[in-house]
Amino acid sequence: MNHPNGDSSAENPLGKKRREFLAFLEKYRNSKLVVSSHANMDLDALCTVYAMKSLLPNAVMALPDKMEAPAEAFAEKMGMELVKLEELDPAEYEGLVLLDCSTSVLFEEGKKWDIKLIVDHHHKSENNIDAEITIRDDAAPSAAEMLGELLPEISPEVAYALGVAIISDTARFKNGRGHTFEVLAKMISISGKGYRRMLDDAEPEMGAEYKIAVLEGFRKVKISVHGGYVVATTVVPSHESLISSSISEFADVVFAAKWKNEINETRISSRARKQVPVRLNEVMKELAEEFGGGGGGHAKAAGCSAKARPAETLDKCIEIFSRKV
Ligand SMILES: [Mn+2]
Repeated sequence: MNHPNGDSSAENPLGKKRREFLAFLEKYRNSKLVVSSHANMDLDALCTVYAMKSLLPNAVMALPDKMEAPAEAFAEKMGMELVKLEELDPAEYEGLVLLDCSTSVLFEEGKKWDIKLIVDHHHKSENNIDAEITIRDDAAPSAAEMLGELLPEISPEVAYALGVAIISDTARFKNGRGHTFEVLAKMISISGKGYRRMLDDAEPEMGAEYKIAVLEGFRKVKISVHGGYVVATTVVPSHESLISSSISEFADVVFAAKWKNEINETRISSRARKQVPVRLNEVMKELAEEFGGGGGGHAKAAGCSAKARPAETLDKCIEIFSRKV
């Protein structure tokens, strides 16, 4: 990596991150901490929480709300025990460690907790959560890849979990980089298990409920073309993230909307194929500004909440996208 200030003596960025991570461990290794991640935990969230907990003997792993199906299946298989975050009293803990997340949009409980450490690979958003130490690498395709390098010791179980998360969070290397393979190779070697077994846990066969939800999402798709890109929108009752990523196997851009009645807002999950030049996290950010919600994520996978009905929100998604393309 180049140093923009031209300082050739500057330490390499990984060295600095590792030093910060070790400083955190030095100070808090035996503290009573809570380790948690973003809403609707995926495998990257779950496995980084598990990896972090392996270094903190007095910490508990906490679930912010629910887990995606592959994460739930893996947690059960590995015997990972997570408590519900809402049932924990912040006064009884020294603080919280947050992984794979640094936005209050996906971690609403954030305000209640004293956050000691964040390790995240998402871009810094408007709704950034502050922590005593933040280790961010928005070029890393998964938080698991970051932990694979930061952890001073990695057990075979933790290596296995991090390998599964790397495969899953890169969408089987679609969002990977050369370095991803180096870290994965190391995890495979430490785990003593093969790639094939990791792949089975990273991409488990979906249950019928999920297959039906995805196919229903396809059935309701509205198609339009903007700047030569095929854009699909759909309104679904649940599983918007899975539906969005499934439809993006075909459409260039997808906006899947879900109405959340309890809080009167629409949740958007968006995906783009790699040739699409518009950054979806920027589309989501504008959308959030327009409708008073929070938005962010990655260029090819982003999300947003909006204080408007799904139809109106999706019209705005298209309007912003077509303006930018
Ligand atoms: Mn992640």
